[in-house]
Amino acid sequence: MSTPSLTPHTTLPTLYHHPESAASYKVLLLASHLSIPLHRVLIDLPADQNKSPAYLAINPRGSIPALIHGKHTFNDSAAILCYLAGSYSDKGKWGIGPSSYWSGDAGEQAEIVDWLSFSSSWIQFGVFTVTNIISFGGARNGVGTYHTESTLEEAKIRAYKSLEILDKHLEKEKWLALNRPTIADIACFASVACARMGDIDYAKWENVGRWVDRVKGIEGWVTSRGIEDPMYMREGRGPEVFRKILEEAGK
Ligand SMILES: N[C@@H](CCC(=O)N[C@@H](CS)C(=O)NCC(=O)O)C(=O)O
Repeated sequence: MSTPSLTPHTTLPTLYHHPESAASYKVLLLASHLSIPLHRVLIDLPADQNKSPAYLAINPRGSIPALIHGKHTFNDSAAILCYLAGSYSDKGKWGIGPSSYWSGDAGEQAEIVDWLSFSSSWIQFGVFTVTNIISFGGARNGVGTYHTESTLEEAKIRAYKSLEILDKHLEKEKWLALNRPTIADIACFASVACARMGDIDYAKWENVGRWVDRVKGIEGWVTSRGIEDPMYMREGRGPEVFRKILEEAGK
């Protein structure tokens, strides 16, 4: 088995990711909406490659995704989304951003960041953590598989509360910020849309259900396995899925 190099591409943004990671999915979604060419490097999360010395030299937090482009290294999906949505145009042209998924106005940027922050706190330690404990056997929110019963209980409370907050906001708004699809929607969508992997039916919050469908309808939207097949881990299809991912990445 060969180990592909973690060396970044000389010109393209290099994304260190795993396709079944919700935080990586956010970046893949944006790249697809804006037709951004990425050099993708698979990090074998099930084999804990995210904790290997070679990867920790790139991202000392040991989480994915990370992105390297020129002189920049970003270790969090929120920073990656801001950078890509701000640097590329809607047609995937480098250097003539911001795209419509971001803004050049500081007040509008802050409206978007408000939701990025909600995603990194409420959603990450709510819906995302429940999903991971139930489907992947651990919190995997930066602490690997470690969790206790109270981690799950607290995550459920946060999950329901954050869906309520989203639902209330979406009663009057079609999108989370600026009356148009932005990285605010992408950041919150990824884990919410996969919530059935944690036995949370987001569509019970009707405005959330309609918003998820709206996001799915944006040009260039791509799906993820957790959305289409929320039982794939619990029904034993995980090993086969992960084997194919490694094969496709030439590992
Ligand atoms: N705030 C980070 C969270 C990233 C994160 O939690 N990534 C998960 C995969 S989706 C991870 O790398 N977990 C590894 C672990 O817990 O050891 C971001 O949005 O990039």
